[in-house]
Amino acid sequence: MNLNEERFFYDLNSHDLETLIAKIQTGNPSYSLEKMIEKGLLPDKTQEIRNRMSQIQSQDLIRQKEEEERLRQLQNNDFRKQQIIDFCNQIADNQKGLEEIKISILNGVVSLDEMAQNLNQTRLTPEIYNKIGYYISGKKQVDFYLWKDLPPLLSDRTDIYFFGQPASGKSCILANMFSYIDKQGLIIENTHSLVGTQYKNTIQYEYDLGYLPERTAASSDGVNYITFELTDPIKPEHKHPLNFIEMSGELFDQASMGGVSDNNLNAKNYLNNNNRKLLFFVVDYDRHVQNTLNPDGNTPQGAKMLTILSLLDQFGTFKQTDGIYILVSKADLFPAGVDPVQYAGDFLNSNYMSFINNCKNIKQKYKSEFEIKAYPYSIGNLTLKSTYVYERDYTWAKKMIEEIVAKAFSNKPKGGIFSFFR
Ligand SMILES: Nc1nc2c(ncn2[C@@H]2O[C@H](COP(=O)(O)OP(=O)(O)OP(=O)(O)O)[C@@H](O)[C@H]2O)c(=O)[nH]1
Ligand SMILES: [Mg+2]
Repeated sequence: MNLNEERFFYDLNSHDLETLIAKIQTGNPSYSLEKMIEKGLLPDKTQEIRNRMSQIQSQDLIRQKEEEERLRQLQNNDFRKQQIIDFCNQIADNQKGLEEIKISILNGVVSLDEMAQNLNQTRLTPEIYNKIGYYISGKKQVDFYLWKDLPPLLSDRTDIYFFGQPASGKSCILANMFSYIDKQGLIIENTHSLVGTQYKNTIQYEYDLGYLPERTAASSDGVNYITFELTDPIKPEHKHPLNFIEMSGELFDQASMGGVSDNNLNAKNYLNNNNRKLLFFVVDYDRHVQNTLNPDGNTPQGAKMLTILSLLDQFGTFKQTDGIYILVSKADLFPAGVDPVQYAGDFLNSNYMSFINNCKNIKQKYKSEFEIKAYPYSIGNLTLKSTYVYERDYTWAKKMIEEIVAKAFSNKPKGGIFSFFR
C-alpha cells in the first residue's frame, strides 16, 4: 500500500459518500468496495454506498435506453420522411390519381401536413399539392337522376343525346362544353330540370378548377337532363332552346346487351318524342388503344354502338334526327404531331367502319338531310393519372357549339315564331 492509499484508508469512515463512490468508480482494485470493507468501512456506510451505486446503475441504464430510442426515432424519422418524399414524387410522376391519393391520406399512410413540410424536397408543385388539398376537403358530389324522377322533356327544343360506354368521356365533354358556353356568356338558364341545372353548374365549376366529374355509380341507372337556351355567338338574337340528355355508360351497356326495358333507354318516351335531335356518339380512343394492347374480352365499343343504332331505329328516333356526331374522345392522347381531325377520321375508318356504314344506311333509309360528322375531342391536358386537368382546351367545345347552333332549332325573339334554323 502506498502512502496515498494509507492516508485514504486511515480515516476511511470520515470520507463523504461521493468521495468513496468516486474512488470505487475509478476501477482501481486498491479502492474497490471489497477492499474498503476489508479496511473497516462501517456497515451503514457500506449499505449507503451499495444503494447509491445501484441507483446510479439503473439511471445509466435508463439513459442508455433513452439514447438508443432517440437513435431509433431518428432513423424512423428519416425513413418516414423518405416515404413521404417518395409518395409526393410518385404523384408528380403521374403515378397516382386524386381518389387514390385521398384514400391514402384518409387511411393515414401520409398526411397533408407531412406532405407540406417536405414539399420543397420533392418534385410535386405547390399548385398540385393545393389541388389535392381542395379535392379532399371540398369537392362536391354530383347526383344523377333515376329515370323515374326525371321531369318530362320540354317540347319545341332540340334534344342532344350523348351515348358512349362507361368512362368514354361523356361527362367530361359536357363539363368542357358548359364551361365554354358559360365563359362566352352564351347561356340562358332554365329551371325546368333543377337537378340537371345543378349538375351542369357543379361539373362546370369543378372543371374550371381542374377536377373531373365523378363516374356515374355502377349500380345506378343514371341519366341527366339539362335544359337551357344557347345564344348564337354570331347572331345573338337567335336563341336555341336545348335539352341535353346524358345517359350513364352503365345504362348504355345495359341497353346494348339486354335491349330496352322500362327502366332504361326509352323509359320516358324521350327518344320518340317530336323534338328534333342531335346524336353524339363518344368513342373512347384511350380504351380502344388499351384494348388493342391488352384485350379484355368485353364487347367492343363498335359492336355496342351498332346495337344502340338499331334500338334508336326501332324507336323511330332517326325520323327526328338532324345530325349524328361521332366524337373520338381523349384526343390529347393521339400520337404527337398528327392532325387531330385527320387522325380521328382515319381512326374511325380503320376501326369503326361498320358503325359508320350503318349510320350512312340509316341516313339513306330515312332519306334524311342530316350530316354524319366525326371530330376528335379533348378537354385539355391531364395529369394525376388523368384525374386533373392542368390545361384546359376549348377547341372542340367551340366547334361543337358551332355545329349545334347551325343545326338546332331556333327560337327567334320577334313575333315569337318557331322556325327550324339550319
Ligand atoms: N386524356 C384524357 N382523358 C379524358 C378526357 N376526357 C375524359 N378523360 C378520362 O376519362 C375518364 C372518364 O370520363 P367521364 O366523362 O367520367 O366518362 P363518362 O362517359 O361520363 O362515364 P360514365 O359516367 O361511366 O358513363 C375521366 O375521369 C378522365 O380520366 C380527355 O379529353 N383526355
Ligand atoms: Mg358520366
